[in-house]
Amino acid sequence: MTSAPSTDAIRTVDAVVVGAGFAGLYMVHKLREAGFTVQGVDAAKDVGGTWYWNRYPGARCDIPSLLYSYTWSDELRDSWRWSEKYATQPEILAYAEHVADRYDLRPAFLFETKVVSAVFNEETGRWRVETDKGQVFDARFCIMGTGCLSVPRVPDLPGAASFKGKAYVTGQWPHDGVDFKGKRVAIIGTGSSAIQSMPLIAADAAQVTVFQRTPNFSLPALNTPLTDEEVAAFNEAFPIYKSLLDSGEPGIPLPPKGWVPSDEELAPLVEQLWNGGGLISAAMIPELMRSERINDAAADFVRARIREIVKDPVLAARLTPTSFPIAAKRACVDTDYFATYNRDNVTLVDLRETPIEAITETGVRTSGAEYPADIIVYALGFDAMTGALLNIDIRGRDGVALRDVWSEGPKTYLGVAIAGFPNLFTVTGPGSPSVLSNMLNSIEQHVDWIFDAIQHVQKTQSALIEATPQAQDDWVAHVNEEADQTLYPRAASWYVGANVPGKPRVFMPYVGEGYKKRCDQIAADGYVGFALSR
Ligand code: NA7
Repeated sequence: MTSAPSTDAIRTVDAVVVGAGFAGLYMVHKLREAGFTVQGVDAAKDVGGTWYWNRYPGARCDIPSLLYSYTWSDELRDSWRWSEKYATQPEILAYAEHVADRYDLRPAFLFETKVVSAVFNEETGRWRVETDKGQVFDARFCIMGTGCLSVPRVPDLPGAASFKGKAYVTGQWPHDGVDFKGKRVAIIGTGSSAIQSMPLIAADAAQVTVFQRTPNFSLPALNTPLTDEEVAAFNEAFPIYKSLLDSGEPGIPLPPKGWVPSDEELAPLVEQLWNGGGLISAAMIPELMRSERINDAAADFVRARIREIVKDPVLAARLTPTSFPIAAKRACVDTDYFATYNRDNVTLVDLRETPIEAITETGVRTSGAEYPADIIVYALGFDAMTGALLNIDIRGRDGVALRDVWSEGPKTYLGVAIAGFPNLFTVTGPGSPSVLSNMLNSIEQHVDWIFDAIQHVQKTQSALIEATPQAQDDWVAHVNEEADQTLYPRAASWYVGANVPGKPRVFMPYVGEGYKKRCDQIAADGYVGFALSR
């Protein structure tokens, strides 16, 4: 416990920004440029957010690098050259570092420091933000750039602590890498992190055993180096891309609205899902998440490819996802995932047939057998979207805790503000498109919107801006209605919190259309649904 700091030790700032990922970096930059005093805080040693932590082999973005980039500065864009269609984690981290260097953002941050509480003071209308190192900030605004996938699930399997070999969590990967040469490796989980890392681990290790609870859909990345011509073509088209984003249109081509393709029309689109590379071709399939017929056609196509690639038909059947619609859990993007199961040194253990009973001193014991391992890789996913916010003791009006307000699931207005928590904003919070969009675009949109809202508070000489309970209730109802019209809720995914025992099952991202236009209209009309007070 740290003793209570003296009043002198409390630093007064206009804003505290939590997180030095892409959200926090841009927010700090924007506020500082406008003359606000800002304190950034991050638990990591340096910038990068999720890309700082997720250093497992094969970690990459699943949105093309050219789109997985900030759009707010031409000179930043001109100063950076992506080398591959889907950048690796080291390259994305280097991009975040490049941004921090170029705009001298590091001095605005306290690193290796966690915010432990943020408490609103009704009398002063300000936030008292405390860190685990005992620093206290008195801030007018509190902006949470805490990330959607920033709290990795650590192993809670019985006996995990008894394992005598080395154990690693994909989301907390060691900085100096892991040497798999000659080792027997157990990989637990078959989400994106496992699917990206497994082929690279198998290329090095003596033996890899993958423990699969639910088979997953994965699409080939078809990753390639980016040519100068591709970069030049993107740069040439950039003004159009940017103006589309600014006007609230998706920056990628989409099928015509209202078009429900016949089976005949669907066939080439579904083929493109596999042959187009990455996730973007999924967006080209109209009604993919609304029509069972269309979703089944896409899923069947991918299932057939798995059967083609995996030589052993029994193994192929085990690897074939059947229990949820394609993309209702985020589809993975891989390089050689299914093909790697044809290697002699790779084994699949189907936990639906033989569940894990315990981690032992020497490996993994299922109800069927004991699997000795030198290394266990836990790829168990994240306490997504709400985990990082709820790890902080956030208290709004009347000392009410966010943990209590959200005990039945997150409630926000637009995913950016919470009723009863004035002057506190969440970048890509639950209830916004966030993880179902290009995160970089969504982060930018939220940061710009929050910045404008703060400017509006200043201009109107208000003290506080806060979502009204009615606007929040209406938004939560709308988020749910939109999700209910889709196939998303049919999967026990992290979108609904199903991967964390005891987490309320609420669909968290916003799947409706026209989100940015709505946010912009709300601002243009004087922040409808928000109360401004002196
Ligand atoms: P995911 O996609 O949440 O995957 C986690 C995996 O771990 C998934 O296969 C889970 O099986 C499995 N899991 C979780 N707990 C257990 C236990 N106790 N026993 C066995 N298997 C378990 O996380 P990722 O990190 O791979 O990817 C997250 C996102 O990062 C991804 O969507 C991209 O957006 C980037 P389940 O499916 O729950 O049966």
